[in-house]
Order: sequence, then structure tokens, then C-alpha cells
Amino acid sequence: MRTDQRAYELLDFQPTITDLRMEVLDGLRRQQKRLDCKLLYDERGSTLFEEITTLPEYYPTRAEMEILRQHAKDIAACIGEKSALIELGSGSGKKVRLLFSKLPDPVAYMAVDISKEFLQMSAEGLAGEHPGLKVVAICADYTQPFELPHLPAKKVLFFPGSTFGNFDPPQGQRFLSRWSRMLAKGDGLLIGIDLKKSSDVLHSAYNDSTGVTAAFNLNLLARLNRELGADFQLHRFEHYAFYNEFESRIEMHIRSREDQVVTIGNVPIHFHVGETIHTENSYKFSVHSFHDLAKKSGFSSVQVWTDSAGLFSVHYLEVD
Ligand code: AVI
Repeated sequence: MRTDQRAYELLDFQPTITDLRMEVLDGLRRQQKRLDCKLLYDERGSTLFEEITTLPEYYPTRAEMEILRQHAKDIAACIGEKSALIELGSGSGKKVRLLFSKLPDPVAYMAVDISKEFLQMSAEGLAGEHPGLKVVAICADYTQPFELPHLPAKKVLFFPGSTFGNFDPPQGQRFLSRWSRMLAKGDGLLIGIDLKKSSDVLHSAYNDSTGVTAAFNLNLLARLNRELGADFQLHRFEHYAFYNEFESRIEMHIRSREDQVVTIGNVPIHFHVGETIHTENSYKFSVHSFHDLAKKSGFSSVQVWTDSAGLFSVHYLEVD
């Protein structure tokens, strides 16, 4: 781990290239090829994701912002004064800014993100806007255990954007259970959860007409070319996303347009025409199904808010 002195503190647990190579080869040697969705977020991927959040078809960000704006006061009351906010997947930081505008006297903001460039930009911005606030930027894969700096304050974990839906349910339960153990009784969880809805709306949200989601997905191959010396030719692959009604999830894949062999370093990887790399799941919940899962993980629901169209939900829960 490396630490640094700036307007904010940086704790760097960024995974190394060797970790990346091993993880990628392991995923591509499976019967159903798989790459973890966190790999989508290099600098270019994070920029493309920010662009996705502004697309007319991609409703989750707009719906969640509507909820945060409309209910900022109620949400701030749940969080309470002199709290420390820990944000997972901080991205551009625009959601947390909305909260900070209403929060009474927060003591600290810890941002956790795997994309170091984005993390540093948003930590720097927030530290500049709130001179008295302790800002800690933690570059880490938050799906893996990492150590939180000790702070004698009520902690509230902020996990917006329905990123929780990118975990499979058992993985999600393990993740929340780990946090309920890391936090203290009465600490909070403020989390955005996407709701089940018509498959047409979901399909469009992940197959936008301008192809930004496709570029976001295929950028993963460009990243492997750049960082691992792979030789994927992007035009020989295509974006493929669909709603799996039985599993209540959007599945995102990269599909090979032809039979081909790609090398990563000197390791050959064979693709049949139509074969896919599964790159992401995005689970959709009912308010009830999420509360059940959270309860099994040590969190009880305090309040839930939805947007006017009933597309998205934001929950405040407390550690039991
Ligand atoms: C970050 N995550 C919640 C997004 C989602 O909707 O699952 C990622 C995304 N993938 C394609 N579009 C957006």
C-alpha cells in the first residue's frame, strides 16, 4: 500500500497487472468465458459510463438523482449530524455533492473506487469545496476486503447507482454481511436499487441507439490489448445485452462475430462464432426482495423512497 500527502489522503490498494493477467486468463479459460464487470472501469471505461448515465434510454441515474434531490432533507435526517460518509464507486461525485448540500456538519468523506484517475479528481474537488472536511480517497476493489481508516463517528455507507445489482445474490449477501460486521450497530447504509420493470424499458437502457453502451462493453477488449498485450480486433466482436426474466437480470456479453484465436501474451484463446464473454449482470429487485436480502445480511430497513415513475428505489437501512 502507498500513501500520499495532498488536500485529501490517498490510500492505494490498486490491484497489480499480474493480478489482472491471472484473473483474465482464469475467466477466459472457462466453459462460459467470464470477465468481472469491475474490469470495465479503466479511465476510458469510466468516462464512457459517465456518458451512459446521460443517455435518454438509461433511466437509473436520472431516477436516482430525482429521489436524492426530492428527499435530500429526509435522507440527511436519517444520516444525522457529525457522520462519516463512505462512498463506494464514487465516480464523478455528483450524487454525494447533492447529499453534502443538506448534511448537517459531516466529519469525513471516504471515497472508494477502482479507477484511480476518477477517484483523485472527485476527492480533490470535494476537498476543495469543503475545507473543514476530512477527505480520504481509497483506491481499491471494494468487492474484496480492505481496511477502513479508524474514525470515531457514526459511519454511513453510500452505495448509489444500483451497483449492488452487479453482484450475484449470494455475492451480494456476502458483501453486505461483511459490511454489517465492519460497521457498528446503528451505523447506516444508503443504497440505490434498480426495480423490476418491463423488459422493453430494460432492453433499451442497455442497448442504447447511439452505441455508447456497446463502446463501454467493447472497451474492455481494448484495455486487455493495452494492459496485457492481447491482440483482440474489436470489429470481430460485438455488444450483446438482454433481459433474463427468470433471473431478473440484464446480462451483458461480448460476442465473437467469427471463429477466431486471440492471444494474451503468448496464451492462445479460441472463440467460436457466436461464443460470448459474459461481462456483467445487472439484477433488478422488488423493494421486498431487496429488504429480505438485506435482513439476512444484518441490515434493517428504516426508509425507502422511489421516483415518480416507480423505476428506481433508494433505501436507508441500519446495522442490526
Ligand atoms: C454500474 N452499474 C450499476 C451499471 C448497470 O446499470 O448495471 C453498469 C452499466 N452497464 C451497462 N450500462 C450501465
